[in-house]
Amino acid sequence: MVFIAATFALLCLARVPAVLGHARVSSPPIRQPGNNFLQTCGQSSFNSVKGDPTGHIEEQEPVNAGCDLTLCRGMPFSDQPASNVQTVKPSQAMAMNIDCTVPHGGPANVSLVDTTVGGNSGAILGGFLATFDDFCPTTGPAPASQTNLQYTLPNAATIGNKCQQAGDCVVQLFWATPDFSQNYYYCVDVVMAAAAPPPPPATTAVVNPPTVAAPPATIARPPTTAPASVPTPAGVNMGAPIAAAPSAPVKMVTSAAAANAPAATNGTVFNAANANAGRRRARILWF
Ligand SMILES: [Cu+2]
Repeated sequence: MVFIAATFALLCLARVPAVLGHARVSSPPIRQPGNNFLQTCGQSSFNSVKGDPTGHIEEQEPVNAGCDLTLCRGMPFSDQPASNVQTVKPSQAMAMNIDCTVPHGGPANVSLVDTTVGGNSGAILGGFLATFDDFCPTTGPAPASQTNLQYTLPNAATIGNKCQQAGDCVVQLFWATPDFSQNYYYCVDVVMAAAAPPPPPATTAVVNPPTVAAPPATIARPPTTAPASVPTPAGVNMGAPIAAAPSAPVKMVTSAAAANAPAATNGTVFNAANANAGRRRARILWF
């Protein structure tokens, strides 16, 4: 096991060709390094991303102020070609094709991230859209659910009026590899096709039952005279006829809030704070 870990560590250190990468996102296009990234994050960080477009943030050193590695590895939208922006709609089914060229294992997740808020990591809209306990596993082939990663964007109520401008939102694949102290951030730029409708009211909607046709006003009654030939037994009180209880109309109640409940989050997945902790650990491993 130690030997296997050491082998993979060597693979990471060996500056493998870009085609090898780690988890190479072959489609849709992910954020690329450009001149604004170079200016903010510096030549060393730029060279690192150029050398391995799917590498981990721990190798992007030194970390310059204003270079937000935990948000798309520091690569700003201003460097991205417009043709790379995916025009999408709320609740849209999407896919990400991935080659696990250097498998490491570890948890991963996919989320829609608002880059305009949330400091240097952005803010996830809704919950995770996909989660994996062992991404690009170190043993066996990667399952199809990872190499052709399917997910569905949050619904209109969750997105609201966000992601209307290209550059505001990205679909992020985040992968943490505790065995290697490496963290990976891949960003796909998305923009909403049209303004999302306002969220439904929070109050509980009451749906009236369909109207039932009224019974005919006149109902022919049977003759009320008892047959004269049937005698009433002595001492038996026949009592009054028992009236059938009227049935109350049933009201159907649906909860709009329940349908829009946010997805549960996976508390085991690494966050940005862990990523920074991982970077510190990585220095020990690397130097
Ligand atoms: Cu690696």
